[in-house]
Amino acid sequence: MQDKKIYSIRMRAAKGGPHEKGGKHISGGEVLANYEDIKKAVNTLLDKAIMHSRGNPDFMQIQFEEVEKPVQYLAPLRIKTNNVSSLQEGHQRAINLLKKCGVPRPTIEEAYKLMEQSENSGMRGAILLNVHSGERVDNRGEKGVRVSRMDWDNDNFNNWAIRQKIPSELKIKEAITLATKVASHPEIFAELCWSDDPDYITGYVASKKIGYQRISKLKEYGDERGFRIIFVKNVPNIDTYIDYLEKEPTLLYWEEDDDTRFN
Ligand code: PML
Ligand code: MG
Repeated sequence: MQDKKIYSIRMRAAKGGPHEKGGKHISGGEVLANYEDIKKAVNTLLDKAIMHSRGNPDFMQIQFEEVEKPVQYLAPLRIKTNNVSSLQEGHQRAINLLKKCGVPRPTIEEAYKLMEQSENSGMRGAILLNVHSGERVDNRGEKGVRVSRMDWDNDNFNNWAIRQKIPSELKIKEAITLATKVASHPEIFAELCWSDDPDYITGYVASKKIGYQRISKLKEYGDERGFRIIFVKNVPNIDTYIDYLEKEPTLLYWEEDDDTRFN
C-alpha cells in the first residue's frame, strides 16, 4: 500500500434528515483504501449503515478523497478485557483505569457530570476535556470531534484477533484503530468510550500507558447514548489536537514480534 495513492472514504448516516438538520445519528465509518479498493470500501460502509440497530437511515453520505499527507503506521495498542458483573462495577473499573492514566478525580467527575447532563442520543464525535480543569475544550457542540482517516487491513486485523482470542468483528477493529490513533498523540492522557448502539454494552478506556482496556459492561442494553471522551493536556491551540484527530492519516499494522499483550 505504501507506494500507492491512498484514499479516505467516509460515511455518515442519519434518520429524520441529515445530522445538520436535526436527524438522529445512525452510523459513521472510515476506510483508507487504494484506488482499486474504493468500491469494496463503499460497500463495506453501506452495509454497516443500511441495517443498523439504531434504525434504518433516510440520509446517507459517502465521500472519498485522496489523502495527501504521509501515512503514519502504528502497532495496535495491547488489549485486555475486563469482565464485570454490573454497570456499577464497570464504571468503577473505568474510573480506576482513568486514574491510572493520570486523570485527576475531579476531572473524571466533570466528565461523568457532562454525560449525565447530556440529553443527546446522537453525539457523533468525541468530547475533548482539559485533563487539569475538567473543562470541555473542543467547542464543537453536539457534533463533537470525529476521529477520522484511519484504518487497519482486514487480514492483518484478523491474524491479530486470532492471536488475542478476540472476536474478528468490524466494531472491535474500528474501535482499536481509533483508540490507537488517539493514544499515540503525545499530549493525550486517556480516552473513555462506549457505543451508541443499543445492542452493544462493552466499552473501553485506552491510553499508551494502559493499552486498550475493554470493559464488558458500561451501559444497559437498549440505551442509545454513547460517549467518547478524550482527556487532553492544556495546550495554547486546541486546533492542533483537532487537526491530528481529524486529518492525520493512520494505518495500523501488527507484526507477531511486537505482540505485547498482557491478558
Ligand atoms: C462504538 O461502537 O462506537 C464503540 C465500540 C467500543 C467497544 C468495542 C469493543 O472493544 O468491544
Ligand atoms: Mg454506533
